[in-house]
Amino acid sequence: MQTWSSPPVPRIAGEPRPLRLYDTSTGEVRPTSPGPTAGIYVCGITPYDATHLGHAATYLAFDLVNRVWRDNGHDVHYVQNVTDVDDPLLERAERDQDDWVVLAMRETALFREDMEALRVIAPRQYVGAVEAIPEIVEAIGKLLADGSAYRVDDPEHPDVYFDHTATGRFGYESNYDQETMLRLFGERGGDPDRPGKRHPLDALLWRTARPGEPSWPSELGEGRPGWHIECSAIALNRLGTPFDVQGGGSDLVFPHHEFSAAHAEALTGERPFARHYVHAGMIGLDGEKMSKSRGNLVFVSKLRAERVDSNAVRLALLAGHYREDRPWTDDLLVRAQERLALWRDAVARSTGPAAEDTVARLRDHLGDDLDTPRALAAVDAWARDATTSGGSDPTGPVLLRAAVDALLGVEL
Ligand code: 5CA
Ligand code: ZN
Repeated sequence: MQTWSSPPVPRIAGEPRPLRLYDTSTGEVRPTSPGPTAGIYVCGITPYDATHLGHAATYLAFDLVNRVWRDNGHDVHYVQNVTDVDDPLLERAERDQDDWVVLAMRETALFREDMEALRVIAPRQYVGAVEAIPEIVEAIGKLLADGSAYRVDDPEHPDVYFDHTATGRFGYESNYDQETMLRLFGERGGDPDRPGKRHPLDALLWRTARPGEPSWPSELGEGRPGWHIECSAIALNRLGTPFDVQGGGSDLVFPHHEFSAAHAEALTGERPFARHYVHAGMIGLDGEKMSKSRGNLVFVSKLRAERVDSNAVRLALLAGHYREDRPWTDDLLVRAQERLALWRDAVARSTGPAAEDTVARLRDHLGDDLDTPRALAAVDAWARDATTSGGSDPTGPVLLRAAVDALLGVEL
């Protein structure tokens, strides 16, 4: 799929800091340890509605991962998918009497514009589920052949399911107990009560064709792919395993990332799928998680239409720590606009305080599990200094502006 245009990323002077990130599977902040090329897969949108600030916050968190790795001289191989065929998309198209293909194309196009406006560095490969069907079919064929997958005993709809015990280590990514897994599986797209499965937790790999639903001919029979295998196959075939970071929002910890990992590990016989499983907290509105199904949304595109500076939106979302569930409020945006104005005022001066120490602190804080509240506070301190006491260093404002651009993606 066509991706979007990346903003330029300036190189900055001084010592980069390696990136440490919280890994859900081990429950620790651990160093990332990429080779010359760092591999990252971030779960993309299901394009049935516009990008809201929850999505944006998650993609901004991983954009910082990308930026810190680049600062460390790594080439970053970033892969993202688009779930352009799945139940929620088909249901919305049906509800609105829309063509599901047109709906997906429209919302994906809007997402690209939103990401570009927010100055998110584009993935190197942006891959739709539909275009990946041949590789997904091949993966499912292998899982069936080695006994990791099976067909349900249903002559009319012999759908293919994954035996969740196939790898012998199911549950290591989320660390949830069976009861929690079963509850979340039911709440997040799973079908624990489907008759004919060997176990309620087994996940759908291939759904045989149903009247009125899109389907594709394949050696598995006419049908369409399940959700988790899409991300397994797309990541595996482009990044190989293990890759450095599997990312998404915390609503993907289970079942999605647990199954994506289990499918891929059953396919390769190797573990782990990813070295770090990294999850962003949920952005809420009015006390609830912002979600398409609840409809309590603030769209990035609406803020753009109101001519809100996207750099302020970035700063508002980065003001909280990426792992915290946190609310979006009008006040958050107002404070971000004030911050942006202060920073712009400070870097617009021909001289200012020396910025080397501030840039070092910025790097330290970002390297420490993307501690943006502290990183932003360090820039605040420099900017307050610049606008109150001034300073005589002509390189200060230039260096600070470049660092804020390269590391935080904010254009001053
Ligand atoms: N297509 C799948 C992933 S393969 C999917 O979850 N799509 S989505 O459109 O529902 O979400 C896209 C990304 O935004 C996911 O990483 C999801 O975890 C994240 N996300 C969704 N809602 C929020 C929210 N309220 N706050 C933060 N992140 C969110
Ligand atoms: Zn995914």
